Amino acid sequence: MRPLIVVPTYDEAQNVEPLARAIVQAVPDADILFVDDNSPDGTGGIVRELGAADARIRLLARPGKLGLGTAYLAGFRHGLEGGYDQIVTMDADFSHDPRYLPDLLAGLEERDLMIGSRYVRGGGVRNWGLHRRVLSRFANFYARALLGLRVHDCTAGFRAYRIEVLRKLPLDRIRSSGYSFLEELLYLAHLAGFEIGETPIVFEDRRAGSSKISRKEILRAALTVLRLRFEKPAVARDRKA
Ligand SMILES: Nc1nc2c(ncn2[C@@H]2O[C@H](COP(=O)(O)OP(=O)(O)OP(=O)(O)O)[C@@H](O)[C@H]2O)c(=O)[nH]1
Ligand SMILES: [Mg+2]
Repeated sequence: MRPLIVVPTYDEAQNVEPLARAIVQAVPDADILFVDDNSPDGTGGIVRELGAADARIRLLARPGKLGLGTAYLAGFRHGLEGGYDQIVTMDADFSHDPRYLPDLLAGLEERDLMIGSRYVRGGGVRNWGLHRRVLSRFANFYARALLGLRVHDCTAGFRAYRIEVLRKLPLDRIRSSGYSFLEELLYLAHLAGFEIGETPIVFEDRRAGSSKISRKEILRAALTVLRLRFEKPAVARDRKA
């Protein structure tokens, strides 16, 4: 099995080196692709240097801030074209601890898609204020209620995919570009009948750097879920056709 770990970065200069080290330690057989949007803090340059010393570490440099969703898509394309069997996505800021990588990958033996989940037994969040906790809980309640998803952490970005999932899903249909991309992708996987599993993670607030989540992103995610809810009949029709 050849896993590719995809890590989108925007201004993560303080995190990329320790993160790469921790990933290599947790899954020595994996390659790591950092998808960097020309971060003003020089993250891309650091990754390039790391890659010069370790061939498992690569940089996909994009010209400017094109958003998290398209960063994932670029990483998926790299994985599909590179002949990988499994793709993992994770954040660069240590909210997604690399020590969970073996659990996520092991889960793919049984499931098509595995989620590193805060909201199953053994999972949780650390160092989040009340506002962030309530927001995340609500986002999950809302997505489950409207879209009929059965998993407990629909907004999690710490996921492992069998490559077939990414090959079969109509990724070019995904319209959201920001955080709601994750919900849209999960919904497509759910509609396509893929087996989705969850493994517990304890999510920690970022160690360094600043948050990029904005009110606008939150509103956009809420509207995306509504759009998906009302598009459902069309998606079902297309699948039958
Ligand atoms: N390439 C790329 N990466 C991004 C972009 N926006 C965010 N990221 C990265 O995506 C991951 C998740 O972003 P975060 O800012 O940590 O989002 P969050 O976890 O919801 O919020 P905080 O941890 O509170 O900042 C991090 O690795 C970011 O560096 C973007 O536009 N392009
Ligand atoms: Mg984060």
